[in-house]
Amino acid sequence: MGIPCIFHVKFPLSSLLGPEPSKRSEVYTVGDEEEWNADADFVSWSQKYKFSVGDVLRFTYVKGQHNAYEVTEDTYRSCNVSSGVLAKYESGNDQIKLKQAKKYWFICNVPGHCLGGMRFSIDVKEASATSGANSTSATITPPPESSSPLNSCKSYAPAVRWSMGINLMAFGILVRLYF
Ligand SMILES: [Cu+2]
Repeated sequence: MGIPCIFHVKFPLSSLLGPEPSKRSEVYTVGDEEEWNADADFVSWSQKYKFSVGDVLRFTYVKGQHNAYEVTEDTYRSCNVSSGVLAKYESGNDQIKLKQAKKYWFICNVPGHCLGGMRFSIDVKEASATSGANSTSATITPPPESSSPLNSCKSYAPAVRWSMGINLMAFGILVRLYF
């Protein structure tokens, strides 16, 4: 048989480990289901979420049809990439970790796309700044376990098992003392 039942007791792990160092990082696909393309409204998309340091932006598109440039605010406004390009991503599946608490600006540098609406900015906050809103969802979920050993445990409440054990021990001591 597998592990004794007691190991299946689900502790809220966060209470054992203390406060989480930071919230779990999220991966945001730019444009959600519409992805990174010329038709989606990325200003609306960028306002739907609260981005924190450690989160990841994911640009998905057909390679060669678009790209994703991280740029300065001026370049974001002008769509002129003769200066102000901070990073270029062109793989079609670009994952960009948001490492700093700052404003990020992204554009597509395929001709016409930036002016046509493929651009947005996001304001990335320190992860701790949003911990109040996110701490409740940050408890660690235990990994899924096979159900068969669990089922055999269901009828035993662990607290009952413990107190039974203690009672038996106490009884044993009593027996030794008096007999
Ligand atoms: Cu484009």
